[in-house]
Amino acid sequence: LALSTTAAIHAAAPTDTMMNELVESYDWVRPQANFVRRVVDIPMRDGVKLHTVIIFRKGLKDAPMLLTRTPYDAEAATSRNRSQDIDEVVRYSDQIFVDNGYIRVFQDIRGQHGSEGEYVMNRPLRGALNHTRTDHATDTYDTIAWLVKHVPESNGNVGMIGSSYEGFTALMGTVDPNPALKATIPQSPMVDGWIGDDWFHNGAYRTFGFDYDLSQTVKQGGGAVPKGTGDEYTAYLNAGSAIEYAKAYGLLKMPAIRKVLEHPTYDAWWQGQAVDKQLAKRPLTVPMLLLVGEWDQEDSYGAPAVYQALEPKDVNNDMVSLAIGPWRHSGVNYVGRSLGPLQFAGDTAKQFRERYELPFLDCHLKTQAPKCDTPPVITYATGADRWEVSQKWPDGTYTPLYLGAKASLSFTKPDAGSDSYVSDPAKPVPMLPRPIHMEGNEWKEWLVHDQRFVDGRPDVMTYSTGVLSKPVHIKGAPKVDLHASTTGQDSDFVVKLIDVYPEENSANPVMAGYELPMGIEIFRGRYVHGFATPAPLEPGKTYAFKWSLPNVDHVFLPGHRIMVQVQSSLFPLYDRNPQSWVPSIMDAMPKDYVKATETVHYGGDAASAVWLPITGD
Ligand code: PG9
Repeated sequence: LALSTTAAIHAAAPTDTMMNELVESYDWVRPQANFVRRVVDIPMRDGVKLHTVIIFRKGLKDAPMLLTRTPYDAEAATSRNRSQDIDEVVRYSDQIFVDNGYIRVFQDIRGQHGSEGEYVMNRPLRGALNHTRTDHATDTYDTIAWLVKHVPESNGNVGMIGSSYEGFTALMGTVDPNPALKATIPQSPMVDGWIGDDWFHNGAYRTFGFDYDLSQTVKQGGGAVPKGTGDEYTAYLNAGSAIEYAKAYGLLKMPAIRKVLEHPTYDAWWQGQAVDKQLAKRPLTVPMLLLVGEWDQEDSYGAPAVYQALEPKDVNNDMVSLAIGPWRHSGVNYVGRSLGPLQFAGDTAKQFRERYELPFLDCHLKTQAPKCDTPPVITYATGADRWEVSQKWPDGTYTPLYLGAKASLSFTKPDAGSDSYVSDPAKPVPMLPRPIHMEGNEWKEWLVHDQRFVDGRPDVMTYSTGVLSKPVHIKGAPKVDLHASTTGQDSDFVVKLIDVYPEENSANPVMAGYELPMGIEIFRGRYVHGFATPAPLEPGKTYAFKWSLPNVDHVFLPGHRIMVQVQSSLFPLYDRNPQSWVPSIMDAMPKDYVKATETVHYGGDAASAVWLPITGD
């Protein structure tokens, strides 16, 4: 009997296509589920339908809706496990919302996963860069209009939340917003892909974009670059240049990659899609809680930039708030007890969701809403391990910490002098000890990696204070003012601000002498006269290169030292600067990559310094 039953099953076995259809249509939500899950395709003004999942606890009434517009699969975001318990089904970070009376809505953006239409990476607003009738602002508007009409359990109020790409869409929803949009939480939003978010930083190209872009071509079957398990340092070096690497892996077929490589300069294409610039032109009508991780390896620039752009419009200091937590990119949505070897005071991500995100949404969206009291600035002071609030940001007085002779770093201006090193594009300074893989935890935690692995290299200049006798507390983005010259015609400069832990630590030996980066940032020398006007550097001439490190709230504790490292490459995350003049580094040939001697000047008229936003607290 058993055999014949098996035979019967085989005889009726569906084909692969039938199987897919069956799986698609199998309703895994059973009657005993403690939630309702509705799947709808919402029509936009041009007829394109966007795939949307609405999920909430059974029995909800008069409830606010919390929307995320995502390129990362709305179905997956609402079926983490195929459980009948909503806390298991939604993303981990959404438990707090579904447990506190929210209707959670996820929508696939155009061209991604279940949605119709064409996918455009960071689709710009309608206008010079987008000639269609739609953009993320109109799609959000239309979606909210539909939701308010068709979700009877809702109270008609909508909030948005999301990190990174989803933070970008949470911001775009505030452009000419639907009046039902009452609040938004853009977490590490991608705002300006050239100045400091995913694709470039201050003009230096970030190769991380290759894997990311490919992963976004889901409908074309994209995934990660098929580069195997070897050292990415070797792979990129052997390729010769970023563009040769892209060619070798067939990446130039990807429109998003081609576009980015075609625009190496901060031209109208980049400027026109910078979200902070777009928002600055419009009235501020939607309350916003922006946030970013202190060690955000992807989008450290966006949230503080939007905060700065909108603050002048926030006359009562109650519409826009900025938060900085001790997290990696999107770390706020996971468990925030640690990052690499760093341990914090409890689960800082959970604390933030409970103390700030939920109350912020409740007061703007709930029917009988409590009064809003979200502080203007909420930061976690790393080093001291405590949450702090501020009325403004930055919240310190900029004070120069000068580079000087004999590897010194001091609040007193030193005598004039200089240090030189040879930057050899054939031996770029690695971002991490090799072998390097820019994925998984290695990528997520690379910004907190101990910098001792490079501080003895002859092409890494290291400057340090003595042991601190009292704390130095900084709140803001440290500013680099580097006076440097090169024998080449172009050069990158990388500055790292580092907290050096005491040499002895028997309680936690991993941290003994640890060189913890509190900010690593690059500047491509050709942009010294302006991001839109690259020009060759004059060999031997001293220039003042100025840029900012990421925003932090950090206390350098007594017993620690403050260190600054200067180098001219950070490989393979940043493509190498050939150091000879080529109009576009994307077209550099092997012969263009030449050694150069870089000179860091200090004291006198060329007093290199990192300006720290020091607070008296
Ligand atoms: N940092 C990613 C990204 C955002 C927007 C555009 C491109 C990449 C992300 O994590 O979503």
